[in-house]
Amino acid sequence: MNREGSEAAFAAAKRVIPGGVNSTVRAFKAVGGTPVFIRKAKGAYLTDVDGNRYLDYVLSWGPMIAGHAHPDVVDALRGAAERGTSYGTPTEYETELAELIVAAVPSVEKVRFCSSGTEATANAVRLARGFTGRDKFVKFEGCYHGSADPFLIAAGSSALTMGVPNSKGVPAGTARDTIIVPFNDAAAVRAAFERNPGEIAAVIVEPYVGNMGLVLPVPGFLHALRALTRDNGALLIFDEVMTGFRVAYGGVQAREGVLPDLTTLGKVIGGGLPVGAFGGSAEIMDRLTPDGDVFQAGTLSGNPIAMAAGLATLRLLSDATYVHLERLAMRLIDGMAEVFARRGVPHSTVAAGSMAGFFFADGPVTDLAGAKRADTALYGRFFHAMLDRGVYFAPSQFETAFLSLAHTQAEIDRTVAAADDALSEVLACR
Ligand code: HOZ
Repeated sequence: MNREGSEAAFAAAKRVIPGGVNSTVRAFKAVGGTPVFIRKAKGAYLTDVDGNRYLDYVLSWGPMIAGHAHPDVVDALRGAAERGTSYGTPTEYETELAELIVAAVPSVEKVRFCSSGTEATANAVRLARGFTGRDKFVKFEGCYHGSADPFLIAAGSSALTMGVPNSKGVPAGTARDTIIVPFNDAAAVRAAFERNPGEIAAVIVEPYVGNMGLVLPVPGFLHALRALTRDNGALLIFDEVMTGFRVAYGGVQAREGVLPDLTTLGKVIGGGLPVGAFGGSAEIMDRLTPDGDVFQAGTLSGNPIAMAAGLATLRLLSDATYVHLERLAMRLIDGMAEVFARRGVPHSTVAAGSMAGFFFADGPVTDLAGAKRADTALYGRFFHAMLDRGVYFAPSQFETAFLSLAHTQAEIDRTVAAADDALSEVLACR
């Protein structure tokens, strides 16, 4: 596959942008080679600057559940843009999207919009601290909650991929207030509460982790978090930036029947535009300024273009969407598992709603230690062999694959066939 255009574009970018990218994972460091520079996308496909097409399982890291450039979303965007792109005032769009979210997400009575998932989680933790009057919070190893300082301790996603889960530049004082425990280890959370009586404001968790690969909670874990936080006067925060409107219309909390105090959202609710949100009970949310004493603000928060894209996207979704997408996701991982087994490659696969994951490690993978046992070198070679066959998976073992309404059964089957071919090539060159 000719990728000379991407190579030239990457060289030009590196001259003026650190590492040539504006978000670390895009640089392909974990898998080697040159990132593909995308010129356009439609449905389930990306087209790069050289004209190569790729079946897309990254979907902008989750937001594009309707597929790229869905006509309803494009129409909504066009209409909104013609009415002006930003006013810095309240709009009716914000109330409309908030109403949809409140109706969908069981624990949310009020919601505040911002511009990214990172902002949403940073604001949610500030609110939890303001509400409880406590400073510390519990975070799980390998969970990723965006790139704000307090979360860059044992972080997942590209921080993990790049080997900087504890980034330089995070003040020691900030790190001291973040208590790290292994995912799926309720006893460790209990111990953290025992060691820090009356000091922990919140436990924040990706209820289905999508940022160390896809890792699901063991039965009872989320219920245990709910009980432990309640018993210790702390808030439970579900970071559903990735899973909200992705694994079910109402997110993990609707699937699992565990209601957090605060929920963070992003990705799908912006339909591919920059959006974040956090919500919870009226009692907690009303502590935000202007009515309360916990500050939040943002010039582009609730931007009308982003709200329009989010509204158009959510209107395409219903409970039935997730039944359909989960069938596709299962077909994908079952097919891949069969290929891996036939070729004698240790593996573990999992799917939930429209999210699918596979590790090159024996499973089940239940925590970061398990995820780190994966053969990342094999993943890198497999990734490139798939890319050469026109299939774009995430350029890191520690991410998740996403399905959209534009993916079809035929495309899943083509992916599985490509995986078989790719793996045989990769194993022959070992
Ligand atoms: N939450 C996204 C996937 N792990 C991050 C994407 C990025 O870092 O660019």
